[in-house]
Amino acid sequence: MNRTALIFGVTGQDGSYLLETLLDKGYKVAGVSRRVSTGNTERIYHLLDDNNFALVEGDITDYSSVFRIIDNHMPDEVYNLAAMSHVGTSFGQPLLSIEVTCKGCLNILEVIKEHCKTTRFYQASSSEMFGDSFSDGEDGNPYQDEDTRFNPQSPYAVAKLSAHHLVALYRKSYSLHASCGILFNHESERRGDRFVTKKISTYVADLHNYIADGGNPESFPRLSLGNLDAKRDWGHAKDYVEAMWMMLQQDFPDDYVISTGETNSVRDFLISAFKYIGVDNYKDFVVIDPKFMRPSEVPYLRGSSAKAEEKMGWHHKVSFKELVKCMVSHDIEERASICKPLQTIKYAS
Ligand code: NAP
Ligand code: F7E
Repeated sequence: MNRTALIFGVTGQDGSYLLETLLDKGYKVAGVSRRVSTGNTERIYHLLDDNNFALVEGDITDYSSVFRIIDNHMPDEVYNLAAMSHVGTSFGQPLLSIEVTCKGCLNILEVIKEHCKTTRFYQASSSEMFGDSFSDGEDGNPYQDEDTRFNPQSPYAVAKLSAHHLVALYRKSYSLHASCGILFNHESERRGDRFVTKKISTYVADLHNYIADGGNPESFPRLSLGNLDAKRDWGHAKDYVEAMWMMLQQDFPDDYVISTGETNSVRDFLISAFKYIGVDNYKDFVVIDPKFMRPSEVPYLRGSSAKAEEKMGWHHKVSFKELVKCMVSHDIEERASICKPLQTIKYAS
């Protein structure tokens, strides 16, 4: 018989890749989508008619809807990817961040504890929980792994850490098969357009297409960014959803860091993306706007996934250079049909 899975956050970047992965593995999948005034199913549009997939309406902050959905489907596995996932936005909407990202997780844990204790649970924890903390590497390069101290630097990170602790508590107290993936930044062609990598790749793609159409680069609008010195460990989302599934196939629940082990700055990403379209000096096109600076920043992330490699045999496949290339080349093609220059992004985060 097909195994069944339920994904909260199926309409997001990771949800869409996880849905593809689980359908490929022969699962029957239900995915939760919240009601919004415009469409939010763009990333999963190609799967909406799949006979093994059901899209159900619900909101993770509403206990009654979480209960109803789990009770209707009685899934073997539940993946919680739903969150207010933008760190910058969490400073302006801290209460919502806690409500969705922490309380939402607790709603699911409570339903599983009370009604289906054998259901396996995956929680999307985050490298943001480390904040400005790191362990000293033998090679002189700092890193973060499962033993590194947490020191969250944003309402988002505090919400994720609270959920992370709740999962550990429910795992121990009620013997649930509940695991957390402490995932470092992962991006893709489907990344939300206000994350820094996607801001850069769409801008560079539009610039490329503008120049290819005979436009004068000096007339092209500038790209406004914040802190270019922040360092992140960037991987590809497709590799990372495989790790989520692997965690729920283990005999025992546990927490795992999922990362590439390589760190690059936002400036490095800019340089690589501009180089891909043959532009040597990104500085001619980028302006620093203080409104994209955060009240508190995470300066350095580089994960060690030794535990995931050893215990689950997980490895990332896509390198930083390949990631930049695939995001920019995808955007060049997708945005070629858009005949207007990039709209200035007006959000202050
Ligand atoms: P994403 O693209 O922003 O997707 C977030 C998902 O959560 C969307 O489907 C969104 O629905 C849904 N959601 C938001 N509020 C909800 C609510 N009240 N009820 C139900 N669903 C709600 O994020 P992602 O990049 O795929 O990340 C997936 C998860 O991993 C998130 O929890 C994120 O915090 C975490 N994470 C991400 C990274 C990363 O680098 N990508 C790293 C570590 C951890 P709509 O489509 O309607 O907005
Ligand atoms: O910022 C800097 C910004 O918003 C990366 C989420 O998926 O990964 C993600 O969180 C860095 C930060 O991702 C702009 O200050 C500069 O240092 O792309 P981001 P994030 O904050 O690392 C973690 C692991 C998650 O869990 C989150 O859900 O880039 N930066 N200029 C900028 N960032 C943005 N967004 N926009 C800028 O203009």
